[in-house]
Amino acid sequence: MKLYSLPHSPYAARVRMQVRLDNLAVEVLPPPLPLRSEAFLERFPLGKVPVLELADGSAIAESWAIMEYLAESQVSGGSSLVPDGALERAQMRMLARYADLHLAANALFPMFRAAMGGGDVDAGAMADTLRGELGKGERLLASFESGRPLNLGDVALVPTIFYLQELAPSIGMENPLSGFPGLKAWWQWVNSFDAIRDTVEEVRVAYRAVVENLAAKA
Ligand SMILES: N[C@@H](CCC(=O)N[C@@H](CS)C(=O)NCC(=O)O)C(=O)O
Repeated sequence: MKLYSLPHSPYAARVRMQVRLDNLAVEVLPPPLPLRSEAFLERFPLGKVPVLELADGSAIAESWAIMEYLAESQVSGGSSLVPDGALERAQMRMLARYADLHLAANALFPMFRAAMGGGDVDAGAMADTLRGELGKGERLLASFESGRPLNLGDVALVPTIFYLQELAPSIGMENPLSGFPGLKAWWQWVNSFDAIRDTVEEVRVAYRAVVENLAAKA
């Protein structure tokens, strides 16, 4: 199987973490065609990375769909990153949806747009929104059983938490997790896994290179 990935992509990073955590036979490659080209869209209809290409040429896009496919198709009878219980599986999915539909949609994307120079920036309002979204995560994590194993929801959340720590200083929040002890402890816990820590480092290096590149062009 081939995973088309970009090193700074938070969505591709989730899948790379899973590949490392579960030691999967997946080759990680750059996109085989230029993004946003007709040829890319022709082959990968959703037009984004990550994409997982199977041996028969089928392609799966959307990070969460890829992650579930990889977990479900493991010959060993499933991944340790997917809990057995229905409630725990629902909690795993809730965490992934919190990452995408709450934290990223409401707080991270506006910070990204601001960082890219998009429109008027009300840093105070953004910081309030970010605190509100982090509060949701704090309470959500506290509602789960303590001492639970790492799951795909945690993996999905990691790159979002990484990026907001990179971007929050630009809206006056040097340490966005301070004031959220549950999230802070969770961040330390997930980073105790080599596969996660190493992938976060890859994303950090790649993202900073992108920023330097943009600054050099400006
Ligand atoms: N919801 C998608 C988002 C994927 C996505 O936004 N990928 C970005 C890279 S981080 C991309 O391919 N952007 C290329 C473009 O928009 O042209 C997922 O979970 O995989």
